[in-house]
Amino acid sequence: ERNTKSFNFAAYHDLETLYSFMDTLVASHPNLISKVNIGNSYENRPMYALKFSTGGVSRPAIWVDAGIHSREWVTQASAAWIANKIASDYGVDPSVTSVLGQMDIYLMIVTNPDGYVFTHTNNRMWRKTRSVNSGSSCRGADPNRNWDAGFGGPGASKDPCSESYHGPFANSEVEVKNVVDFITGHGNFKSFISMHSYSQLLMYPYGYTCTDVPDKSELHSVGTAAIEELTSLYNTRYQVGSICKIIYQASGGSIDWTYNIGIKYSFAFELRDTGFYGFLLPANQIIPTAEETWLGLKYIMQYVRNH
Ligand code: ING
Ligand code: ZN
Repeated sequence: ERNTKSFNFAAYHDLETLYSFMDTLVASHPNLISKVNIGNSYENRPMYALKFSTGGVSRPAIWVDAGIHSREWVTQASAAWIANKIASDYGVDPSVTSVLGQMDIYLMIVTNPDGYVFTHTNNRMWRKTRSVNSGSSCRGADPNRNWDAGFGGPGASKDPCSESYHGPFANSEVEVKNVVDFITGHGNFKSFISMHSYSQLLMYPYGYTCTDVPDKSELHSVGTAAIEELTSLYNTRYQVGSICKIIYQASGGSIDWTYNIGIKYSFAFELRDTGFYGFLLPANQIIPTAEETWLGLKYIMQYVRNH
């Protein structure tokens, strides 16, 4: 694409097209956006985060990732729309301008690039990474069971052929390790938000246990207010709760790890729908999904800026 005006946000795109969209977006907003390569995937594809920053040194930051599960296509597509929205609203929408006056935003559109390519070339329903498992002909581990938080506990499988295989050890998947090293090395993330689909939920830790986190009441009220914003646009109904209580017990998830290292505002979204189309959400729902999700995200970003 020569410019982002010609990019079709209402369609699903392959990795190459999303990567060239990122380049175009960076090129048209060089003073706001840069592309950070945080490392390469198992099959050696670069992993890019878009960094939105108006200056400063190691400012407090917000992380947003999409597509850690490759088949959840509405997440990568929504993240692309949201990247463009942040770029075009900076200097126009006072709340975006004020968040970026104090904080940096890092947005990773394709957190599992190998899996994403595989969903286009071989198996639309692929969820995991594409790493080789020794002693098994099944490939990949679940990159949201591979983080060092309750690793290997309930809600993850030790079977390499399972969709929720936790991998041989925590951070074994290089895609997870790259994000872990980036977050740790940066040292000033205040919020970490991971995008999944589907189920229409906004979740906070924990997944590995149904024990409440110390910040449960604050996270629940922030989540509830974020969802009110989201729902206000198209009346899409969401529920708010801890992962364990609202969806299922799941160990080794990203936001449990980020919460435990001190990133209090750790959330995971499950975007549209509630199962009618599931992972195969029609492309004509991408923009409405992105628009409403952005309202929820923006609420959380403003809250984090103020706290
Ligand atoms: N859902 C998430 C999953 O990994 C989740 C739910 C989120 C679990 C965050 C743990 C932490 O199973 C989907 N749809 O992938
Ligand atoms: Zn997922």
